[in-house]
Amino acid sequence: MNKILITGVSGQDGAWLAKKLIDEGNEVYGTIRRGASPKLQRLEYLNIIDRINFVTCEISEFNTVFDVINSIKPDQIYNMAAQSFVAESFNNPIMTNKINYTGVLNILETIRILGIDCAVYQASSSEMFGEVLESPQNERTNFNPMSPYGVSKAAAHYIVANYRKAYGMKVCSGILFNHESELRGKEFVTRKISSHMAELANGRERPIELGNISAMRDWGYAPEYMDAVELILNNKNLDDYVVSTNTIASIKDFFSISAQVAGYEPVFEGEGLDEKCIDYKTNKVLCVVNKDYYRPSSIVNDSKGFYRPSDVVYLNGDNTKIKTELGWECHTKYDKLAEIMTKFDLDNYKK
Ligand code: GDR
Repeated sequence: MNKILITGVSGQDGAWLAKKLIDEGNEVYGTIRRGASPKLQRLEYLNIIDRINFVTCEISEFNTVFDVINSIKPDQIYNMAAQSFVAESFNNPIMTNKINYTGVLNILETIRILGIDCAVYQASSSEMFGEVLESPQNERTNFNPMSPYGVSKAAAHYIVANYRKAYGMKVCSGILFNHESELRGKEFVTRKISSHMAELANGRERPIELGNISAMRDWGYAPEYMDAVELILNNKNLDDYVVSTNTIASIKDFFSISAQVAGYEPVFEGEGLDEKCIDYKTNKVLCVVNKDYYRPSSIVNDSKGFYRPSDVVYLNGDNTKIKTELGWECHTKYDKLAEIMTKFDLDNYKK
């Protein structure tokens, strides 16, 4: 049995990971933020609230991080605490950097100063690849981030690698591509689609408003990605790994499957800001484009009505290394994922 600290335990990843580690018999500690009333609904859903030792910690403040780690002296830390909403990082870049970069540096410094034997996993992100320099992206692909979020995650990734080399510390990163589930926040596009689709199927008239629906992502299933995360940290030779499905789809593809699961026959028509999706059978408008959901744009509106956002438009991971070295397999690709999430939200709506 290991003593394990998960920062950001109440988020999607923290919750799935905590469930897995608890079920395996580990003693799990989870950080929650000071002051803010903790959002524990995911832990409640997974039925693990009573099995987590909660500790208050402000990841961006060195003193609280130091006190927490010093009092627990964990064998392992999974750093899942993050300002994880890319769009929000344009509004709050300083806060994003404090949580995403200074946060992990606080953990690394604490372990270095205390000199304890503690392995650390850092949640790195495919957003670091940004405007991609090669495809598919693997562990050797250079970063080219396109958002304050991507920059903060790249900085965190580099400092983790630096502490591994400079001090021989047991630290590693998983570069996770988008991963979703029924526990995903509704601000992210997949859950926004599945939850609003359930409302449409139950009488909502107003179509779903989305931003850049042509963006492509490599979407996997969060619980399977937590299997990968555990393998990465428990590997003898700590290293960095890409975790992805090797399959890409557009927001429109995800939307179409979700709409079909909800009983519609979706057809996209129009271009740019005028593009929309209608149900072939009833002509009901299911989705329209709203420029407010685009990420910040350098060219606001070109002659054809297209937006050119500072958005990552194409991410496609190469998971060869984790498959061959650690034996990880992904089973759920975007189509199955859209089905799982939409069925969950349809059931939820009825309840
Ligand atoms: P992402 O996830 O930025 O990839 O980061 P998100 O679901 O927010 O966006 C994916 C793509 O969809 C486009 N999009 C919209 N996005 C949102 N949120 N809302 C909309 O209405 C909408 N319409 C179109 C976006 O422009 C984007 O191209 C996620 C987060 O989990 C990060 O924390 C993580 O590091 C990366 O995935 C890997």
